Amino acid sequence: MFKRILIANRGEIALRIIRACRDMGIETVVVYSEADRGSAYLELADEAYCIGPAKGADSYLRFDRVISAAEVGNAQAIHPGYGFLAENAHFAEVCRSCQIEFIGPPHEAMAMLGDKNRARVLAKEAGVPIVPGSDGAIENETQALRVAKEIGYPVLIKAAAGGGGKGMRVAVNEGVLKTAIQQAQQEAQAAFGNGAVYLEKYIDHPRHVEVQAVADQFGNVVHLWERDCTTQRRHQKLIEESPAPNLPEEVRRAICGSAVRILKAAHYTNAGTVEFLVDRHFNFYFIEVNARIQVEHPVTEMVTGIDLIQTQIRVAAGEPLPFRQEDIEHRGCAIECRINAEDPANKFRPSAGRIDRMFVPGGPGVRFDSHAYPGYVVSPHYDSMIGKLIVHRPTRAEAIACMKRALSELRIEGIKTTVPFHLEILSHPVFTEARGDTTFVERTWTG
Ligand code: MV4
Repeated sequence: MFKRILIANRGEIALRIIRACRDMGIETVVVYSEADRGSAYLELADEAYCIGPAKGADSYLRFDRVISAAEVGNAQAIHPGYGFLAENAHFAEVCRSCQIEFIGPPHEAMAMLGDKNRARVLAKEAGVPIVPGSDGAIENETQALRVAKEIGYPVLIKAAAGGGGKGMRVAVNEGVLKTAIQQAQQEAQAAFGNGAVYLEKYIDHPRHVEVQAVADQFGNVVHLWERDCTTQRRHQKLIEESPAPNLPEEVRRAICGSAVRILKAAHYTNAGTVEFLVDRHFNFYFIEVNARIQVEHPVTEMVTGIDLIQTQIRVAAGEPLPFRQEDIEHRGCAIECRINAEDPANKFRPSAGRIDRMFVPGGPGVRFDSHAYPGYVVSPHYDSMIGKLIVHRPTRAEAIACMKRALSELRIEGIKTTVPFHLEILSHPVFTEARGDTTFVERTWTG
């Protein structure tokens, strides 16, 4: 096992990783930017190094600075958390060449799955349903028109190097396809340095179901069941839950099995999430793999009782998975609400500033993963998420009631947060009856 790990991240996930390391008797080295100087969790690490100014590109994204901190701090491994360097295959490769273990999948698997066209081919070969679409990147207009005609309009143009909804464009008919493709290619080139795009049939009003999996270095791949992340706004997830409500058991098992087959085919190791769209007839389609630990991982931890960060560290250190598929339980219902420093009454405008007063909820079934505290200053430089409130109860109805209770206990004064908005969603019949799709929030509230 590693003696010392460097955490190449900030905020709640840095704190979450420090906690897992502490529980395992592993020492931690953290890096921080000038904007995060004074963040209280830094004191929980064994060592902390400032690696540059606030801007991610000048600090958390700098390979040279992160690797230097690992070398100076004597860390044997780097945990990237999510965002920043987490899905950067080149960074994972640099770690390997510096003989530092990257706590994530091998760079080859990451690069392959990062190319959405290659991921689609892999899924298809593994017998997993994919959204009808182009075989590989769009080469020319004639081909695009032919594929679109075959699959039927509307079609969705996606960037091969994209993901998470970035660089997607809908074309409703032949007349707009050509310009939409050109625009998508230009956007993709600017955003990802890769202009390749592909076509998929547009799935109307889908639900978003994703499967948590973990794999060790001995070829064992297991799933830890699914999460429903349908409740989102502008590609930002708001609420995640497990199990996915209103999903027939046989569909659920088919989706989870599909996720395992894809990761086996990719020679994947460590934690990963396989995303699917589910239509109103319960057809499911693979869309992409997230080759990292995700924000919403606690939902799975609560229902399975498995610590995912500890598991990531163990498999990265070369240990076999400590459980088999048939050992993985799923108990009750877990729900997570992302608490963002945003003003829901004002178009979700980021609300940076000092938290003057704060009260954290507790009691049975309540977990709050957050680096915030009274006096903490929310920086405008980063993602606005300041914490995650997670509940675990025997049934979905009890979990919703518990979440409403916990949200009403949670007080964060001095900045605006998404707490009141969560309370509205949790009281809406579309949510309580699990009739929502990915358009629910935007249709019901702001655009
Ligand atoms: C789609 C789709 C409809 N049809 N693909 C958005 C995020 C990215 N991971 C995939 N996304 C979508 N892909 C086809 N062929 C609709 C979405 C989508 C979506 C997916 C999951 C969660 C929320 C979403 C919100 C809008 C669109």
